[in-house]
This record gives sequence, C-alpha cells and structure tokens, in this order.
Amino acid sequence: MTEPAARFQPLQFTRLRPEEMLARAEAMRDELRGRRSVRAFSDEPIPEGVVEACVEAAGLAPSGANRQPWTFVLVSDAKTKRAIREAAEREERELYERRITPEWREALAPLGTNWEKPFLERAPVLCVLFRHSFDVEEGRKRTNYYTQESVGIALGFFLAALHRAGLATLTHTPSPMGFLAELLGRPKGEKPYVLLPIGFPEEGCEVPSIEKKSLDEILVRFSPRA
Ligand code: IYR
Repeated sequence: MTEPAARFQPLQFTRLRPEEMLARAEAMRDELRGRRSVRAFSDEPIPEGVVEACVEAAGLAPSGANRQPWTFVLVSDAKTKRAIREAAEREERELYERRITPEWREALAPLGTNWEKPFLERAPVLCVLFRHSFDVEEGRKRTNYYTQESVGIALGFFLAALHRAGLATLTHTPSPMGFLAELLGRPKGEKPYVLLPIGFPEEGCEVPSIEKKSLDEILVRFSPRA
C-alpha cells in the first residue's frame, strides 16, 4: 500500500503578551467554574444554530491519526426523546434497584439521583455522542486509534462551548447504553459515549452542594530548585 505523503503549511499562531495570557487563563477558569451539571431543564427551545456551532467547535478537537472518530446525533422530536427516556429508565431502574453496589450507592448519595429521568423528555435537545471504534469504508473495516481519548477531548470542547454559549448540560451515561445505537440506527463500530440533555435550567433549579478540589490537591510539580 502506498502511503500519502505528509503535507505541511505555516502555523497560524497568535502570540500574546504575558499579562494578556494570565488574564485569559484566569477568565477561562472563572467561566468554567460556573458550569454545573443540571438535572432540571425547562422545555424552552434553544435559539437556532447555537448547538450546531458548538458541535463544530467540538469537531475541532485533536484525535488519534486525525480520524475524528465521533458522530453527534441531535434529537429534538418528542417521540424519539420519549423512546430514549423509556429505554434509559428501564436500564437505570435495574441499576438502582439491583445492579448498584453499596459503595456506588454511597458515592451517588450526595448527588440525590434516582432511576427517574424526566429531563430526557423535557430538555429541548438531547445529543448522543457516538465513538467510532472503527469505520467501514467501501465495505472495508478501518481501525481508529485512541478513540476513548479522542472522543473524551471532543466532549470536553463541546461542554465548554455549550456553557460559553449560555446553555446547561448534563453528562448522562445510562448504564448500559447500547440501546441508543439501535434506537438511533447507528452503523456497526459506533458506540454510545454519552447522552447529553441540552437546554436551559428550570426556573428555581437547584444543584447539589458539592466542592471541587483545590489547585493544591490536583497539582504536583517538579520544578528547578530556587
Ligand atoms: N447512570 C446513573 C447513575 C450515576 C452514576 C454516576 I458515576 C454519576 O456521577 C451520576 C449518576 C444516573 O444517571 O442516575
């Protein structure tokens, strides 16, 4: 097989002054500090084009061998949302009533979650993000690389873009979620990665009082001696 030759072009890179760099880094941190997972959505529709622009932002993520192993499926019709809710609740009920371990139950207690997922019908848009473990091109299987990492990065871009655009999200992973591939007719090789309700928080929406770790708790440094 002949490999395509690597082609290069000049990098477009904006060099910032140190003060501007720090200001931007802090502004991004403060912006993301305001992001919370929301489980009570209003049914208010989302202005046109906003979610699509966020999908484009997510699609700019780096990926293994630039395979871009992802598909974003947006669901806004009541019938499909209901079908997703019903299937997700069947799995979640089984999880909460039978499969969950005592340790897992304890870990979830501060979040106050249960098997009922009304937000899957009420949020104006559900996005199901699929990870392509492989693609099929002209009947041939084409392997993708580092797909977990790649799709995780794209999801991070997506969540940040949606938050920046003024939208609330929940990273929901009904367990197991194989039903989504079948329900949405995705081809072989595509595995559901996450189900995201997207929209506006319900009036008076509350979120769990939880804390993020401090910088000291998450950062380790190896620095030159002073
Ligand atoms: N999928 C379940 C359980 C759940 C699991 C974890 I880990 C969470 O951080 C939150 C929920 C549910 O969505 O309720």
